[in-house]
Formats: sequence, C-alpha cells, structure tokens
Amino acid sequence: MKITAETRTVVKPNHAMITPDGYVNSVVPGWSDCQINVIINPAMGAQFSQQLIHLDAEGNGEAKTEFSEIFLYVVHGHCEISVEGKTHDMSQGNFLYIPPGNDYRVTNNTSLTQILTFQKEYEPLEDYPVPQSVFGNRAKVPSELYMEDPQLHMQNLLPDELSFDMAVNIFTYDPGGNLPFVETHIMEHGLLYLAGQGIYMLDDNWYPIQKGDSLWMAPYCPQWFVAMGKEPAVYIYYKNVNRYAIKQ
Ligand code: UGY
Ligand code: MN
Repeated sequence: MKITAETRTVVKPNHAMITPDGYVNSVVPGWSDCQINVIINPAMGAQFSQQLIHLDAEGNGEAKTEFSEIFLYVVHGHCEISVEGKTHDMSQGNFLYIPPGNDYRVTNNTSLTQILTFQKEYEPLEDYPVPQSVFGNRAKVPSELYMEDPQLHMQNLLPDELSFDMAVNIFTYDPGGNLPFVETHIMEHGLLYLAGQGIYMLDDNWYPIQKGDSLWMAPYCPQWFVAMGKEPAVYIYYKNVNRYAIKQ
C-alpha cells in the first residue's frame, strides 16, 4: 500500500517542483468539461503563470488575453483553437502564441487532450510593435547544439525578436548530457518535462525528475541539470527575455 502522506512536490521561496500526484482542480470561469491545474502563479511568488489544461471529450474554454500574452502547447491529444477569425487545428507538438488584446476559444474533438500554457503580462517596448500571433509545430522547428555541446539540443519556438518579451524553448539532452555550468540569472523559468528523466539541481537541492513533473525557478535560483537513463530527457520551458529589469 502506498503511504498517502508522501509526495515529491517541493515548494520553496525561490523554486518549486510540482509533481502530478498533488494536482487539485481549479474551476476557471469560461471553461467546462476540463480540469485546470495552476502549476505556477504569482500566488507562489512567480511573475508569470503556468497551467495544465486537461480537456475531456466535450471540453472547451473561452478566454481573453487582455493585457497578457499566452503560449499554448498541445502535450497530447487534438483540439481546435480559434483566434483573430482563424481556427487552428492543434495536435501533439503544435503551439500557438496569442498576443495581448485577443479573445480565443479552445474546443476539444478527441477523448482526452492536454494543453500546457505559459501566460504573462506583456511588457511593451518603445518603437517595437506588439508581436503577431505565432502558430507552429515542434517537429518543424530547427534544432541547434546548445553551447556547441553535441549532447545538448535546443529548439526556440518563438522568434528571436526584441518585440517578444517571452521565450519558449524545447531542450533535449542525450543520456549523460548536462548543463555546462551552474546557471544563475535574472530571468525566470517555468518548465514541464516531456520525456525521460534526470537530476535537477536548484539552489543546493538535488531533485530526481521525470516526464510529467514541472519546475519553477525564480530569478537568481542557481540551476543545473543532468539527463539519466536510456532515452533523451526533454523539457519545454518558459523564460522572460528582452526587457531591462529596472522600471523608471
Ligand atoms: O535558457 C536557459 O536559461 C536554460 N539553459 N536554462 C535551463 O535549462 N535551466
Ligand atoms: Mn536557465
């Protein structure tokens, strides 16, 4: 019998690991026939939000970005997302970035669909236009070596342009691959494991981590990772970029 008083979830002031065993549904107005797990949120001290939306066969939702931008990624299943008068057919690996000031609608058409979202308030940059929406597929995004390490493969899902203030990347590590140094930076991360397993070091803690787990790393949280096992470790992650931290 599994003891019910145990979890791998950890929540600390500058990082968190959220594992699926602790999920509790949030009811969000506008969404029906779905379970919404708010994994990372300003309530935790973060400056963005990460959610997992599990849509049942009839699941659907309607929302507005208002002053925020949202990035949606289909982890598995198939759904449709309508925005700006267009309907996008979204299967596993498809993603959609929706800029501020838009209404959007998500409609499921399979038995179970899981969507990952990253959302933050958009920070405009003088002389740069607000980004357009971006629709794409992970399989079509070029992969580049990270820091010239042949075991580390990086895909940047959003354009590398100053008008964007968020990046979403997929990082694939061959078994044994590891971050070349302990990173400590002002940018924040939210992350979902898509495949494989490894050990994440956050601050001076070492966490075994696997497919389905999520991490939050606050600004300046020291971070390092090594992939273990027989298959590549893959995670998708959010990072705030291209803005100077001090507001006048
Ligand atoms: O982009 C990054 O900062 C990335 N290398 N960090 C990470 O994977 N923890
Ligand atoms: Mn980093």
